[in-house]
Amino acid sequence: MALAAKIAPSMMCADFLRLGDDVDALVRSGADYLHIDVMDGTFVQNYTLGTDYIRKLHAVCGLPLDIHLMISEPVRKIGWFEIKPGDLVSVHWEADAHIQRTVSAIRAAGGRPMAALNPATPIWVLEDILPDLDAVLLMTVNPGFAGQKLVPQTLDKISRLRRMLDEKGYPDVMIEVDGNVSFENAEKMRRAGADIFVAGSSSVFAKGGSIEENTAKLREAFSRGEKN
Ligand code: S6P
Ligand code: MG
Repeated sequence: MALAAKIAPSMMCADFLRLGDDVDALVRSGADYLHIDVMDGTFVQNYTLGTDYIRKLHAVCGLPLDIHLMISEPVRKIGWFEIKPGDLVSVHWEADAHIQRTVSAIRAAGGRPMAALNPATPIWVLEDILPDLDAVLLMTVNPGFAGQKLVPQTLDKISRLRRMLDEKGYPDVMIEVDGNVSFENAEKMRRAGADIFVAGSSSVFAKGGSIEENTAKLREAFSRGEKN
């Protein structure tokens, strides 16, 4: 039985000059988490949201955050971030030689740990830390930027990960997908077994619809994916 589909709007795609309005609309439309991309200019070729932004969102909004750390040496930096109970926090396997220690530090700080994998990283690298994870984040584009095109082979990777989790006895470990989660791709991703959907410029923040309209359209895509 699939877990309920959850939406995590990508806040790097929000309107920074009307952030309060966007947050209100996301809450009204039933977002499950707010996805915060933290980029350090080293692990990925971009800088984005950080510690103050996270503190501020916690202060104004009751939704749990989904903090996606695209940073080098995450184990040294976990303490910099305000982590509240219920927040998801992901670290990249590629950025961390000691990821088991880092996910333990996230758990100790009250967060729900996740490991993130780039499109080129095979799923089996996570086999021995599955007991420590609440979810796995599969990048469906190469990390660094919004507005990219899906790396097509990542669709099959979702199915293979779902199978691996079920076969190894971790049916409650969720799969999050991040990158070009369009209305069309969301249906295929849901069918493949994804549970949490990072919704950026391809869906919730797509031009031509309001946040509320786009969210409703995304939920329809999940329903189609659940039907067959
Ligand atoms: C990319 C980042 C993502 C993007 C998201 C944007 O490195 O981790 O969370 O913000 O993928 O969505 P879209 O629909 O523009 O790809
Ligand atoms: Mg992200």
